[in-house]
Amino acid sequence: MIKRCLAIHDISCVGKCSLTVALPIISAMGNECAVLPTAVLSTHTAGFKGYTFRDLTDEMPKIEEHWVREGLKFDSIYTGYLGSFEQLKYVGDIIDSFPGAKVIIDPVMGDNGKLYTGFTEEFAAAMAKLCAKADVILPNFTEAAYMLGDMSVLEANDEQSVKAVIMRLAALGAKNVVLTGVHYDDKHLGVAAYNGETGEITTYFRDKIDVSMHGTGDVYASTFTGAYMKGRSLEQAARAATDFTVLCIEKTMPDIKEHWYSVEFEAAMHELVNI
Ligand code: PXL
Repeated sequence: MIKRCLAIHDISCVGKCSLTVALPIISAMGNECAVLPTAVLSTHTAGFKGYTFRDLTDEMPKIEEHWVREGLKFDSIYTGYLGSFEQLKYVGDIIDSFPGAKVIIDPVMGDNGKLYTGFTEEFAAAMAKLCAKADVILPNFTEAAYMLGDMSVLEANDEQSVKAVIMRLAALGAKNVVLTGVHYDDKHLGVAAYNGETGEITTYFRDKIDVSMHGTGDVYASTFTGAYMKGRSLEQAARAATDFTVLCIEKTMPDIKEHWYSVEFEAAMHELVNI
């Protein structure tokens, strides 16, 4: 039987992030991907001006109730961009309503040391609480710093300090932690995965490409989710998602001027079947 994932994110109609990334990637990897859209935006918020925003928070408990009445089950629940305290609460309720599901939380809130428009320190603290319900959390350094309420986290750049950050993230209550954007020098960039079962931290690095592209966090987390659902280990999924994200960045490089708003993941999709 194929696995059924529930992806809870917004729909940014143009901009290739959140659900418009999660759906194709998780499906291409041979998993069913059900969706719970939290909001509809005309574009994502990182670089477009004057975007529209229709909040769908009120729909969330109604949709959940229907699914419960139907006796539906999910093998995993994967959350990304969530826009309000109320949505965090509803996501917590949904996780409680489907107890068999593996819970993968990407605490999407910021990057490069800054929170995205509309996010606050209080929201990051509430997101940190939700993370206690997760089997896996996938923060970048910015999100880790805000969830831990400690900006010195952004400076962690050796094995010991990264290990300390990971253990503090694990203490939020998630079983496993995959920290992205790890670097010990300026030539390599990668991830560190803490496996709560073995207690081990595994790192995986690739040559650093000196460019920052929108949407890569969602490509990473969606690929991780797809691979993890197919039965890959935490470490295998963390590594496969790194390689796929790097390939997407490489494919986008020649077109970056016109394609500044996200990565051309479509050009790399064929690789997903081999993960
Ligand atoms: O890629 C994360 C993301 C998701 N959804 C919306 C966003 C962003 C990043 O800026 O604006 C609406």
